[in-house]
Amino acid sequence: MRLLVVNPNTSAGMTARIAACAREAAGNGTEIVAVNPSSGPASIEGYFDEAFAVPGMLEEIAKGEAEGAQAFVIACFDDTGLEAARCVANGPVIGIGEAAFHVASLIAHRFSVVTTLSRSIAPIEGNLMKYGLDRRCARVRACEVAVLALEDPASGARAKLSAEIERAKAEEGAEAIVLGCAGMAELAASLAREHELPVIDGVAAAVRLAESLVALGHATSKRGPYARPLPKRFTGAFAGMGRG
Ligand code: 5HY
Repeated sequence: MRLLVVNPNTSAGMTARIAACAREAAGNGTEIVAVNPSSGPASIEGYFDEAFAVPGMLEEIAKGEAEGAQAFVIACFDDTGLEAARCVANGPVIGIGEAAFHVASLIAHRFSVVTTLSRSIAPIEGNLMKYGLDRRCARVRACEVAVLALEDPASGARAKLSAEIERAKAEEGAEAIVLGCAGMAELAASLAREHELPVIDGVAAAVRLAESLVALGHATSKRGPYARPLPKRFTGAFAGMGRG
C-alpha cells in the first residue's frame, strides 16, 4: 500500500529525516512517499505557524490521494489540520500526536510529553482534551529547543531533551515518554535505553496505525464532520482550494 507522509512545514531536510524514520517503521509492502508543501512556515511552533501550514498541507493530501495514496500521516506533533485533512481524504489520516498518545495509553497508565518550545505546549494540551486522553497525560513539558535546532548537533538538543525526561520521571513519575516533535523521532530508541522506560515516537506509531487501519479495511467515515467539503467558490489566494 502507498502511505503518504506529509511534513506540514517547508523544511526538506526535516522531511528527509522523517521519511527515514517512517521507512524504518513501515512493514513489508508499504511504500512511503514523504512530502512537504512549498508554501508556509519553515517550522511549526505554536498557533500562528500552524494556521499558515494548513492550506499547503491540504494541497499535498489532495495531490497524494489523486496519485494513489491509500492512507496519510500528518508528521507534525500538533496534528496540523487533521480534521480538515480527514474531510479531503477517503483513506485514513493519522496525526503523529494522536497516534503517540494512543500507543502510550496502551502501555502506561500515565505518560508525559516532551515537546520543543513552551509555546507548543498549549496546542498539544488542547489536542489531548479533544481526543479525551488528557487524564492519561501527567504533563506536557518543553525542552526549549527550537524545531530546526534539533538537527544541529551543536545545539545540545539531545542533552536538553534527556534532562527534561529525567525531570518528568522525578517530578510526575512518568511511566512513558511521548516525544513531542517529528524531528525527535530518530532519538527515541537511544533515549528509551538511557532512561529505561518506553519512549514513543509518533512517526513510527502513526505509520503502524495507518497500516493496521488499511489492513482492517477501514477508511475515514464520510457520514459526519469528515464528509467531503461542499462545493463552493473560494476567492483570492485560495481560489484553487474550493470545490465549487
Ligand atoms: C513538529 N513543529 O512536529 C512540531 C513540533 C512543535 O514543525 N514539527 C514542527 O514544536 O509543535
